[in-house]
Amino acid sequence: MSLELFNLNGKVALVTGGTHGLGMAIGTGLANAGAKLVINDIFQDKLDAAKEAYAKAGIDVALYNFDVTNEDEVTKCIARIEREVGPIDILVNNAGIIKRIPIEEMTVREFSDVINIDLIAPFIMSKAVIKGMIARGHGKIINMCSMMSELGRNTVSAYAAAKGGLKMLTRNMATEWAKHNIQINGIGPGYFATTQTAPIRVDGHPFNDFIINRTPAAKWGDPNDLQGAAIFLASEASNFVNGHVLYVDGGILATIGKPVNED
Ligand code: NAP
Ligand code: GCO
Repeated sequence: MSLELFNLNGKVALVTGGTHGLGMAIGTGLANAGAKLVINDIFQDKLDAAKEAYAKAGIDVALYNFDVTNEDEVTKCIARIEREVGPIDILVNNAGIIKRIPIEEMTVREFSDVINIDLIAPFIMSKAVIKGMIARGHGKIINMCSMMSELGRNTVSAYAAAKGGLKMLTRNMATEWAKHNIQINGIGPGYFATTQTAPIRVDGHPFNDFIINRTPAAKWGDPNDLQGAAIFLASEASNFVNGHVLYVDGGILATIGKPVNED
């Protein structure tokens, strides 16, 4: 019975922003665990390129082009997905952006752009799928949180506000919806090698050296390191886990850190 708990056969999983990065890694993991994978993005060329990449991994993926911040587009596309693919069993709110600007230089528009995608969009997406999940008596929602759900850092105020809010939104979704046998949890990645972190990851960049020193595992995360956590939170193995943020951070949150020259 034990490994069967992680089997996603017959489940439909929607991963927002699943065309590359952490979303693609998570989508690949869920598909390899048996789920029928659906991804969205706002650029058709990225969706088309992703379809080829998934196909090379033996995965057939359904593509939907919509902006997760646009409630009308989301409502229409969720209805299309449920008509064309099937009821959504697993929603991964992965789509997200970051803007690295000191608070005093950040415009209100820049701040609200990040809040819209990283916090309000998971609210919009989850509202769009929850009625069906309640009607069917089961569902899984996974919100992509962050180290910035717990910690601040220079220049990422909007992102930290959004990801801190997303942690609390996850807890409130669990509070309101767990009674319907729906599990809502978060994944809190540490620092991972994707396009989002590319600007601060280049060799010799002070932040690159900082993260290697600040992470007990002494390396950047590989997106595939998130697949186990995603499969767990998407499967029956987590049916009594709710409102939890599962940090996959190489130990960052476990430690105050160490002097740069200490082993
Ligand atoms: P990424 O490489 O920048 O990918 C983000 C994805 O979201 C892209 O596919 C992007 O599509 C999509 N997206 C952005 N705005 C969208 C919108 N309005 N509608 C639909 N899709 C949209 O980021 P990542 O590094 O893979 O991170 C994925 C998630 O994990 C994000 O929520 C991020 O905050 C979080 N996270 C990342 C790290 C890390 O170290 N990388 C750590 C913790 C948490 P386009 O490319 O077409 O814009
Ligand atoms: C940054 C990074 C981080 C990571 C991630 C850490 O500029 O600090 O982009 O925010 O993306 O969120 O968990």
